[in-house]
Amino acid sequence: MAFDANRPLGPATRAIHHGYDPAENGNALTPPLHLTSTFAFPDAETGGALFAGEAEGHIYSRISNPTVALLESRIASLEGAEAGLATASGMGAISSLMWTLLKPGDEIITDKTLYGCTFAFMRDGLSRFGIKITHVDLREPANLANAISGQTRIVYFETPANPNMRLVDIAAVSRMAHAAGALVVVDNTYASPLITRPIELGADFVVHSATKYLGGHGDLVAGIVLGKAGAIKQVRMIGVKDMTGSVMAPFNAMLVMRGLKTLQLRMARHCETGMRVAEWLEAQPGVEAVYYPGLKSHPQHDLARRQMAGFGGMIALELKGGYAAGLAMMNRLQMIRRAVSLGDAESLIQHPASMTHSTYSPDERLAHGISDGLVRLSVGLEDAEDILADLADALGTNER
Ligand code: 4LM
Repeated sequence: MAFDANRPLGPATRAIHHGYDPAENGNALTPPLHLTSTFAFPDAETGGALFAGEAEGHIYSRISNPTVALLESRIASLEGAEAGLATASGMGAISSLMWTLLKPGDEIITDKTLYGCTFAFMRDGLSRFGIKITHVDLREPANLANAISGQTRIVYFETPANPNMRLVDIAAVSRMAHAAGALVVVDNTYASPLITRPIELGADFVVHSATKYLGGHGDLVAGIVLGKAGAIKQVRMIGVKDMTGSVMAPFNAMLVMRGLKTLQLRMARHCETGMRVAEWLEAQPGVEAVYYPGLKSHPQHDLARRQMAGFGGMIALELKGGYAAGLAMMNRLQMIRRAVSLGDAESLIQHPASMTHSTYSPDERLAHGISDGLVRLSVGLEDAEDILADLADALGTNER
């Protein structure tokens, strides 16, 4: 098979090569790190033209930077988006996008289940500025049809949702939202673009915590917003430049690019071990329930098979004995780390009700499907046998 430069390159190849030519950079194999805050204008007129938007180029690294721009174009390519805007964190991506799109009087319809700080940003941040937040169970798209109105500016959700692994049908919700004139924003952190590409299914924007699978090594905090080029320019020039200042440092862009080179390999391993661990957990007598989209017992398994190219590395479970049993199990683990965050090489376990979702009140957690007994496991890249052995000891079962 000959190399055909006109054939679209696969995602693993684009994650490594997209947008970079060594010949333009002193033949350096890896892209240079542009550690610079500002850029020298060849003359004052060019500086003025750049500020007026009449010339293309970098002005100041709160707006753009060549190293960060390369990362943005790579992730945009993986997501099938026209453009990307990298930010200092996932929360920076979400807040910069929201402050750009919304005005007082607008409504967001959002799923019941959201990452705890996204939930708090909407409840305590956006709502203080006259934005109405309506939570709807988006597992059933018909619920959206009943709630949506001319006031609805954004429909926002995660799929799979953090922490309970509920799914949302991106194509069905996008059709419904667009018919009512609303924009669709999908947080694709849990799936990664190798498993789900929301923009190809109709979403307008994707946001990520790049801290997780995209970076993949637990050594940085980062985010990104993806969408149409014109819209991303607005988020850059309004949301990040003037409102949040949530800009990604060039060094972090370099680290995320290093992570991207193995994204395809890592996701394949996360999916493989994730499935094995989920099936094993489901067979254990002390386990009450396992929530993993790859299991036939997942109520939305059919949607998962249609919408996801793999089932990922995130598992939620409940033990018989609930909260106390879950905490005792966590405390007995020897290799799996008790830590928030996810998508790292290390397997991580945490208790959403007291950790990532402690921003919800107990009543809110109940109403939003986040039980006190839920334990969340981010399956890492260690040998599956070692993960299972650690879990077996902690659950007090010898069978593997
Ligand atoms: C966690 N999550 O769950 P930054 N969107 C989703 C997330 O899971 C997160 C963010 C956005 C966790 C952090 C401690 C679906 C974060 C926010 O943390 O700001 O990069 O992303 O363990």
